[in-house]
Amino acid sequence: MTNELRVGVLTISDTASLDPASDTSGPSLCRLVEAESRLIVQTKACVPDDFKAIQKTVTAWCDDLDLHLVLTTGGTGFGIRDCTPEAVLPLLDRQTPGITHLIFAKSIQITPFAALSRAVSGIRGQTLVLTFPGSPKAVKENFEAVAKMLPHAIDLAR
Ligand code: MTE
Ligand code: CU1
Repeated sequence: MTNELRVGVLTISDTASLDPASDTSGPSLCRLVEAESRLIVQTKACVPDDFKAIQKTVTAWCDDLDLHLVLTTGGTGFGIRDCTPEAVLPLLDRQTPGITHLIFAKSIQITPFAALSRAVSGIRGQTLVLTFPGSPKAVKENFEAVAKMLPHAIDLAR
């Protein structure tokens, strides 16, 4: 069992890529991660809603940095540019529908708008990858839905 769990936080947003100061979801997610006992933010980045840019970063973080956990925020919705699920899905060796379901189940109790996320989750190599929507509120609710079981999930995938 690894003690410290290294996390990557990726903001996926055209707006935030042009003006990094406008990214509030990424910093919120970093604070939530750091507040959990075993989790540390190893790397963070911001990319536009661009299929190739998303794939390049997620692949590098899983394969080269061998992070325990990659969390993305943004690009899961119905917008014409939203392509996070399409970019991440083919990178996954195994999907983790239970985690996706848990996030939706808890989120839908809070707001029916949660149904407007097309989030996916799964494992690439030994890295767990979760895609969250792109608002600080949604990020908090999504993270809190899974926070307590993340260390166990990560240990199992190693
Ligand atoms: N999930 C939770 N838990 N709380 C929320 O407020 N907002 C929803 C949804 N998921 C929300 C949520 C909304 S309004 C949208 S449009 C989608 O996430 C997609 O967000 P994204 O396109 O920024 O990824
Ligand atoms: Cu929305």
